[in-house]
Amino acid sequence: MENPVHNFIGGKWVPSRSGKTFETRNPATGAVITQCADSNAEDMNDAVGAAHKAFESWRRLPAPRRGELLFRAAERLFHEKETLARSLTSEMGKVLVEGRGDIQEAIDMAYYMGGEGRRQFGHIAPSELPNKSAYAIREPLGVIGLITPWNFPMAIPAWKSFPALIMGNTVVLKPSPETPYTAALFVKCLEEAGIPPGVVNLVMGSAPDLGATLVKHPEVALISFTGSKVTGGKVAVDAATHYKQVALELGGKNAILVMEDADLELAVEGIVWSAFGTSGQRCTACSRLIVHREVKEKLVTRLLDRMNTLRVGNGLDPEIDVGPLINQTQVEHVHALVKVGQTEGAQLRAGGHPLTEGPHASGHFFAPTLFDNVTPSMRIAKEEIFGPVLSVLEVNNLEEAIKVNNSVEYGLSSSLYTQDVNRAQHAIRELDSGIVYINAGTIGSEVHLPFGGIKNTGNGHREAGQAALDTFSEWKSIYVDYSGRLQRAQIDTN
Ligand code: UN1
Repeated sequence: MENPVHNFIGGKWVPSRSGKTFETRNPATGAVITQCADSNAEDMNDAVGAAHKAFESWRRLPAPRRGELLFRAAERLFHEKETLARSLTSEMGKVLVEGRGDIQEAIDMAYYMGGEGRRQFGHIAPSELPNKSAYAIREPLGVIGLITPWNFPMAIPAWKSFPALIMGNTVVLKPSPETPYTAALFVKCLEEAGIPPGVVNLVMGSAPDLGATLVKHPEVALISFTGSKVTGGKVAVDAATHYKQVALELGGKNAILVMEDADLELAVEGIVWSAFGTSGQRCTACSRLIVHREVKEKLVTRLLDRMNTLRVGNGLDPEIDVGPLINQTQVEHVHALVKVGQTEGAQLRAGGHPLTEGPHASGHFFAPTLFDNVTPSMRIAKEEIFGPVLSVLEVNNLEEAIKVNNSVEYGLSSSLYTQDVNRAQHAIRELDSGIVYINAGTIGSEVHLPFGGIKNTGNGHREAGQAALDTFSEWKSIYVDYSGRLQRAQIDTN
């Protein structure tokens, strides 16, 4: 793509009306990747206007035809997978195998939602009155604003765009200022797939209030937001004030529970992958290890051995297991919470500091960190850290483990390692989480099941799966009375 990268509005790549650009950098090296349009409210108005204009013809295009365009998009993404993954790793930092996974999740979602073009089933029910039919169908909402984070810079725009598009909505995507380039590459694939002008629009920018202009725009029907709890709260307030629908995906404080009968080798692999994969920067990342006291020391010893083998560095290097954090602010945030943990009396058993020497000198690296003897009331056991920091909490039995799991304000993903099917079934029922794993870590959701959480993780919506269709459509109930006479529901019962 050309440098600077422009916005994509009404089917054209156009510079910001502000005339300004901002740079996006590689968090592993500090190198500038490219300049991107630094948009203002006028650009946002243009984009919403284009989406509004495109809506009338897009919603009338038969859903199977819309689905075919999503299949084309899947093919484009598949064709470009390696290039996109490398670019994503350069901009976001996650190691290349995970970069490929991020693209694959977008491909999966394109195929899955493409198929929904021929499966937009509604309901047909018998009417309570004779010679009257009753059925319900889905309708699009209109223009949808998508505000996406940097940690899955391709997958999350895809999670939101594809269900929105298949239902007949048009979209304006406002990606995180940390990863605008990946979003632009995503939109380019959609353009190349033949998505008509105005159906997908991209507005990039670094101004903190750019998202708010999208939320407040009168022609936007729904905001789908993934990000922090604090920003999500503001989005919800703005959306409510402007009578908008809003779907929020916010934080997590996910736990892996390990019982005394668990396969510890297996558990260690799941813990390392869930806590230190993506450098802990997933909303599904495991940041609490709730372990039965009988196996705690054994598990922690094995975990420390395994952590010692983790190589931290530039994610483009195939030898590397853990990439950088997204920026220096995040390094400082993680470091500050680590210090809080130490002050509160938790025992630091590994890491605990930024990495700043040698190959780490120009990036935002943090050592994989393990805290032991953590109690549920400590801040490191309650607050989302979004970094490679794991806290070990010891418990006496499964009931206590479940209680500790459920004691936090979030409820996204929980996992239990046990060999006992009865305990597993009991935990599946009792864990306060939108996602539960048995004998697998807390990360790794698949696109055809609902994704999301309870409590402060969200506001009742789910992404992915059939549930995403509910977010991005409205139901219309239809009654056709062919009796030729007035029939009053609830009254004319004979
Ligand atoms: C996120 O961290 O915002 O289950 C999404 C997972 C991924 C998605 C994570 N499939 O970890």
